[in-house]
Amino acid sequence: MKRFLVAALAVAAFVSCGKAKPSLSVYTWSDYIKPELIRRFEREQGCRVVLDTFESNEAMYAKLRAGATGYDLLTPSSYMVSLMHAQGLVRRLDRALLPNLVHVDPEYLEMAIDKTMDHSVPYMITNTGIAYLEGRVKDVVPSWRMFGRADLRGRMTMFNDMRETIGAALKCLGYSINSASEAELAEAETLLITWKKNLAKFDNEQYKIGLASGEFLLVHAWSGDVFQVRRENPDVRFFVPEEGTVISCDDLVIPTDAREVALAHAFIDFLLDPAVAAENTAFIYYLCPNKDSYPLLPAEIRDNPGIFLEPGIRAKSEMIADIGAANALYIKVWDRLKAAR
Ligand code: N2P
Repeated sequence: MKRFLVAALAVAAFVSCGKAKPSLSVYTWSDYIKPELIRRFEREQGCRVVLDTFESNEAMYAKLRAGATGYDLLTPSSYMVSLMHAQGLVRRLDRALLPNLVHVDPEYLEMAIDKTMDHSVPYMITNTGIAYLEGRVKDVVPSWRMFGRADLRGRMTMFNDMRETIGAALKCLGYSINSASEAELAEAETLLITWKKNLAKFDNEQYKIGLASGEFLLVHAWSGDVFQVRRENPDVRFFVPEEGTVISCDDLVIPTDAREVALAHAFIDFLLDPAVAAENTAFIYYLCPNKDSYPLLPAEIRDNPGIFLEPGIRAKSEMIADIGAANALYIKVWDRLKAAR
């Protein structure tokens, strides 16, 4: 009898727990989604969402190429999506599972690489700029030239991101961030080597806490990160340099080897809901290019020139492009810069 009871209990336990909750594995940037939205999606779908974070497109790509598997959703920038698509690393999306695609801003799609959203959907637009502490940095000029300021030596950081940092120097010199000219890249390298002397380090993550605490006074920064940091330190200021800047759009893509393909589509569609998109933007301060979410955004976001760029600055700025073979030139400049003293 006792043995029968134990067996019956084991069967009952198997029936209730045997259908484990599906788990969606998302590989993304840090501070890039409002945590409550994840909880809501988990409740709605009866699933778990597991987040893993990367610090740059190149780091994410290197990890995937080294054999990392098990991710169901990624958010690389469009130029990286283009490269990954060419290598067969991302899936074609099933539009029937994405009714909320109708809300994506058509003006954004005009400049997007994957205009038909065949294998990627825009998630958030990032504007790169410079953040500093008001009252601690004298004579601020809204220019990339600030990294040449020897009086701020050891108190500044620039991104540990090849395209962003070389892009900043190219823009400062009046060139395209997607230049394939060896001469222009050589000039950018020389400028970066002089800037490097003033930097505490190249960094994509610690700069946030370092700025909030006053360890760093002026940093190369992503728009939304800065406005999140400002919640902790109201002296934080942000500008987009007058020479123009780097704009990137991070896209939602499903890797070819994803296991939870339907759930990944459901999550993309959830994030495309205008109310969800507005709530997410209002929390992380990155702009989701979702036209029906704009009227739902608080005025603080709609009137923020670091989020909706002023047209003059917008016109001088560029999206990072997949530059194909010219990428090798950037890698060389980047390696030499890292080695330079
Ligand atoms: C968020 C990083 C922004 C992504 N922490 C840069 N495209």
